[in-house]
Amino acid sequence: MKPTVTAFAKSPDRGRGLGRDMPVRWALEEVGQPYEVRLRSFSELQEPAHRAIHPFGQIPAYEDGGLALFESGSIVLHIAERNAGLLPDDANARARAITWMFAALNTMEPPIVERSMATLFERDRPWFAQRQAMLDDRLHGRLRDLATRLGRADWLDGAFTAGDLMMIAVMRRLKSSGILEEYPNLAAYIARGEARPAFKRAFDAQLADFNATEKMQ
Ligand code: GTB
Repeated sequence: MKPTVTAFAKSPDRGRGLGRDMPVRWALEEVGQPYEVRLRSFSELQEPAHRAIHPFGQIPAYEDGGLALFESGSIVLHIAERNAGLLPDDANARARAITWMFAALNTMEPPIVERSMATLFERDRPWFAQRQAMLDDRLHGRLRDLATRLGRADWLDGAFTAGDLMMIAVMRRLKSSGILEEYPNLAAYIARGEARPAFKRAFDAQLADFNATEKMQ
């Protein structure tokens, strides 16, 4: 039986692949695992049937046989651990790849999300400019460090791993901000990830889901 990924019926990003179902779809494509998608409206996410598999009423959720998971990082790690292709065989290299997954979600994502939330929801507040300067500083610090570590390498630690997949998925949220122009090696890193055939298949699938829902309304 194929695993099922739960995603937005109508993603607020209008098919730009910024929802957290995207890294899950991408991981499944990288390992060659076919999957089903269950599309949910925002109100369906609050229903008991969805809450039973996702306690926070969000996407993505993942079901495979008797196993139900939530949290994109945990789902990608599960896929990477059970299939070849996303984690190195060498135990130390594997631990480093998992470390980069945590770095993507715990160190890079918070300042990225906090800045984009402030831009979306706090723009009209009197203290917005001051807060944004602080959020910008924090984000640029992280981006500088990541750019320094990546240097001229293609991927963060040798071959492409789930660590790169998660890092690129998180960093894509900055694409429309213009910020990445200041970090050409990070922009090239994201472009390399997006050029992978598995990324393209995942991206096209979520865009097709969005377009199909749009057409129905
Ligand atoms: N930590 C969780 C994970 O990684 O799985 C976070 C999951 C999460 O934030 N899910 C969001 C959600 O379900 C969608 S992806 N929100 C609905 C709700 O909370 O009711 C976050 C997201 C949403 C929209 C955009 N966008 O429009 O650009 C980008 C990212």
